[in-house]
Order: sequence, then structure tokens, then C-alpha cells
Amino acid sequence: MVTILIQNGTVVSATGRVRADVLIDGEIIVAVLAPGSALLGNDLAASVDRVIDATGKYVIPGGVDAHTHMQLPFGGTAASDTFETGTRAAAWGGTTTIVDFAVQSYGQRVFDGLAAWHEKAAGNCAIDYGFHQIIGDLNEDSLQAMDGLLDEGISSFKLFMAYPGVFYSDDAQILRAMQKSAETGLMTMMHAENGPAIDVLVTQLLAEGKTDPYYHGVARAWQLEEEATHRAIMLANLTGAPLYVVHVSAKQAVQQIAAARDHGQNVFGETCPQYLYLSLEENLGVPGFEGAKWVCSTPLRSRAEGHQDHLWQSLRTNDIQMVSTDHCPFCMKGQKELGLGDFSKIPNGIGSVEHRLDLLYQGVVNGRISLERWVEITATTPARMFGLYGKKGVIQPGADGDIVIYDPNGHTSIGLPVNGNGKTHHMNMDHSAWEGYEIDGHVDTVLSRGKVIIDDNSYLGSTGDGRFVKRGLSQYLI
Ligand code: DUC
Ligand code: ZN
Ligand code: ZN
Repeated sequence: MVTILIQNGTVVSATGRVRADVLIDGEIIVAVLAPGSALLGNDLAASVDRVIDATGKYVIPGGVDAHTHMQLPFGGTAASDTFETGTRAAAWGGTTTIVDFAVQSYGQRVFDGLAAWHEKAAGNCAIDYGFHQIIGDLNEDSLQAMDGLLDEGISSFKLFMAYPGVFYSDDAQILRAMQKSAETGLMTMMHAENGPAIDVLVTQLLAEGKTDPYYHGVARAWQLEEEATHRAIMLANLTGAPLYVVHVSAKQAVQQIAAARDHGQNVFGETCPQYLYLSLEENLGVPGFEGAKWVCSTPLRSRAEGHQDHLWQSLRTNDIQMVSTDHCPFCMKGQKELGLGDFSKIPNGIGSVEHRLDLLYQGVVNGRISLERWVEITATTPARMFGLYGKKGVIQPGADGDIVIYDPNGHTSIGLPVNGNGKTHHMNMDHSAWEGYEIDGHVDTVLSRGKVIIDDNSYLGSTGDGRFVKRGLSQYLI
């Protein structure tokens, strides 16, 4: 077994920062030592296989991105990152665990959908991965199958109040699923937008000749996110289900979540980097078809209305608990282009799995969140929220050796070509939603279960390094 000592760094956790050395034996962290400690001998550095000098750098738990969609069939095409390309890109950005969404499509049995997802991922991932279960056809058989999810290591399921005819669940179905959630402890994850109302607006806008990507944002109005979020919260209140609202973008939806939390309800909220930085006016609304790069749902919101500032603030005050990417990349060519002349046919999704840690670190530099909160919202809370904590999301003895060495004096130009191949990132996309973003920090070294997979701007891992991780129940529930 290889032993590694990470020396002279500042170990940052959700609760503080401390100068400490980290000892890894094989796949596991075995000690966090005061610098110079002789507890394990007078010259520990000489007795290990490798010493990594982290002087002047942060040593943080590997990122946990709890919302990705690798190779998701969607909008007449499929998300362009495979488990292989997407998890490798994640590793480049310091994420060492993803939780992807296994899909039960309409007419399919839950466990057939799950098996298909295992087949896509097994042997292909660069980092560890778990699954949530999308329930796309909520019938008696699905409800019964949900009883078996926890044994499969799946402690959460996602429902959609949007996308009628695809993934949509009506209120009666949601109520039944939430009763199951309350009974089993499985977390209900909700895509909270009023899909039937959105579809009316889409039809009307198209009939008026309003076909540009901008109108995607108009049709998916914040009122329809707030309304669905409120409805989901009330159904969760009635049933006692724990509720996690995904990809929150409207400040009014945040206010609904905050109010429910203030009343003591087990309600949690996630936002994504795109809702913190990008906007309806500056991105979705750029003239012509270019705005298609930023078509995602929920949509980017108006900066003039203050959603972005509100989201940053709610991250600081814990009205929103964590940040995932909703990584769902599509190329412009052949994919986003499906919606030329009809915004409703643009596949929904943005690719960010590689940039989450960097983009959120820029929030530290810009004074939006503290260093500790950065670790909390990108690693520790996602691990606790989805039953991975102890192994993931923390640097402590017994945890997996998933560690990022982050250089606050480094720099990352998201818009510059890497590896001389003209691409601006490692995701399998022909553009970047983040072109031109400059980050005052850099992911230097990434360890996944004790193996150095990124170092000195090189990828040193292998396809298949990543393993499926069975998850327990959320550690936020009493
Ligand atoms: N939103 C997206 O942007 N893409 C995939 C599914 C979703 O809900
Ligand atoms: Zn969604
Ligand atoms: Zn999603």
C-alpha cells in the first residue's frame, strides 16, 4: 500500500482552518497531525512513499457534486459527456465524487432504469460516483420499487413538476411519492417549475414569432418556480417528507424555502454556479442564437431583479445549503442547434462539472462567502445531505483519501485553450458557458482514494478508477 504525507498545508474544513499534515495509507486518511508532531516517529516524511509539499496551499476535501447528468437522453439527443469524459473533467476541477441521476423513463420499471445506469457508468468513471433515482413514471409498481432503493445504496429520488409528457408528475403522484419518502426516509428531490403553465406560455410566445433563446427565460417565469416550490413545500409539510429543491434560481423560491426552514420543516435548497454568475440579460438574451449556450431549466434570471445577489446572500446565511452543477452539457453543433427557430426545442443544460470549485472559490476572493463555507457548500454538506459523510466530504482519519490541494496564489483562465488542442476545458463540449472567466486560484493536485489523479496540470488517473458508492440516508434528518 502506498503511503502519502501531505505536508505544510492549511487544512480547511467546514468549521475552520488549521496548519496540519495529512497521512494517507492506501485509500484511506489515517492521521491529521500537528506540523512537526513526533507521534508517528521523528521523521515521518522519510518513512512514507511520497511527500507532497503543500506550503502556502489549502488542503481541502475533494468536491462532491450531487447533481450531474452524464449521457442523459434529453430533448431528442443525449448529454454530450459520457461517464468517462465527464468524470475526468470533474477530476480536473477538484471534484472527486458525483451523484448522477439514474432515469426511470415513462413505461419503464424503476430497477430496469437503474440497471441501465449502472451499465453506462461501471468501469468508465475516473472518480467515485453514486446515483439518485429519477422516477419518471410514478405508478403502483414504482412506489413498490422505491421500498428497495435504499438497499441499492440510493437514498433519494427526483420528481419533476415540469416537462409534461416526459418526466412530469402531477400533484396526486407527488403526494403518493412523498408519503413513501416520509415512510422510508428517502429524500424527495424536486424540480420545482409549473410545467403545464410553462407549456401554455411557450405556445403563445412561439405563435407571436418569439423564437429566440431569450424567450426560454420568459416562458419559465419566476412566478412559476415560486409557485411550484411553494406547492412542493406544502405537500411535503402535509406528508412529512424531507424535501430538497434542486437548481433554485429565483429569489422568490429561495424565500419559500427559507420560510419553510424557519418553520422547522426538513426543506433544503440547492443552487448552481450558473444562477450565481450568469443572467437572462447578459447570457440568455445575447442577440441571435448564441443564447442557446445558456438554455437550462430552471432558467437564468434577470440581474436587474437581483436574483444573483440574493442567491449569494442566501448561501452565506444558509437559506440555501449547497451548490451542485446540474451538469448537463450539449454541443452547439447538432444539439443546441435543434432549437434554431424554436427555443423550446433547444436541449436544456449547461456543462460546469469541471468549474464548480473554481467558480465558488472566486466567491471567496470576491468576499461573497468564507473559505470554510466554500468547503461546506461544495463538499461537506453535499456529503452529509446525501449519506456519504465520513467517507466523503471531510478530511479525518477513516475518510477516503479524496483530497484537493488548492493554490490561492495560482490562476485559472477558463477561457484559455488547454493542452494545445484549442479546447477551453476537458468536458466533451464544443463551447463553454464559462468562456472568459478568470479565477484567482488553481486546483494543483487531486487525490481520489489515495491515488494522485491530477498533478502539475497532468491527468494521471485511469478510466475505471472510480467506484459506485452506496449511500445511506441523509444525515440532516433527525
Ligand atoms: N434541467 C436542465 O437544465 N437539464 C436537464 C434537466 C433539467 O431539469
Ligand atoms: Zn431538474
Ligand atoms: Zn438536473
